Amino acid sequence: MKNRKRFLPLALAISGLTSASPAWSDLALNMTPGVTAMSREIYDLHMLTLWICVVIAVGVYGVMVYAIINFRKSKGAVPAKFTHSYTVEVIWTVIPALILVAMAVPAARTLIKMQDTRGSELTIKVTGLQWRWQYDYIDDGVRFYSTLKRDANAARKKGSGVDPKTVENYLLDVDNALVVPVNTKVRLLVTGSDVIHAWWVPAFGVKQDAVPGYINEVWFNAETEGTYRGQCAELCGMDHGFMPIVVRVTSRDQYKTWLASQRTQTSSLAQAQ
Ligand SMILES: [Cu+2]
Repeated sequence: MKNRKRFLPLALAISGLTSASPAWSDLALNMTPGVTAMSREIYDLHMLTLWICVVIAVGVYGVMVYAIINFRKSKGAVPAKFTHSYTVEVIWTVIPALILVAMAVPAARTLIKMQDTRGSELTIKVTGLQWRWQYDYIDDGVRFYSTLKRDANAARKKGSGVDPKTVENYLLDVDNALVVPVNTKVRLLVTGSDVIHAWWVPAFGVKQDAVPGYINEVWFNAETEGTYRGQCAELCGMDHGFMPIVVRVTSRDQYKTWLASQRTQTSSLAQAQ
């Protein structure tokens, strides 16, 4: 009876977690396969490594549990007296080394591909600054800032009186999204203007440090139209959590129209200055 009482809260907690509650079904623990060939490749590498780790863990813990149960003192087990074994040492050095090489080869291949910006059709300079992003379409003369949306910025302030739950895409929306055409190899030149930031959009498999004084190159080619969100992934100061990234992937025609409207805005701004 006493035991049953002790285990009741645990049983309730487990049943609460495993029942089909909405909170549980929304819980996505794994990586997203994303919407680019590169993000899918990264996802496959991640799954490969995960399953290798699972097999190793099952093997190691299996042997350990087997030994604990079958060779326990109460069963009359007598400890072995040997000090070392060359054969075992060679096995436990060579096998892990082979596993590491087997994982490193495809990972290195993917890393090299991620840096290969040859054949890109569009170049955008991305500058991280406290606490927003600047996008510069360097071949098209379009440049703008991308800042956390005003309603979310107001709601996040202490004593604002606004319930963040009423703000759509709270802390994940910006005033001016980065717009790119679908099925286009987009090269990003990522840099920072004050401290280190990082431009991270999980659906593209892109996470690139934005370091002042350096220009890091990265690319993506989104295959599906839509809105993709990311965040700064390098602690960059007080408002690090308030500089989201939004990328709108549109058709090529829509992109052309958008670019033309932005060009007019940028040139009228330049004239006004
Ligand atoms: Cu940051």
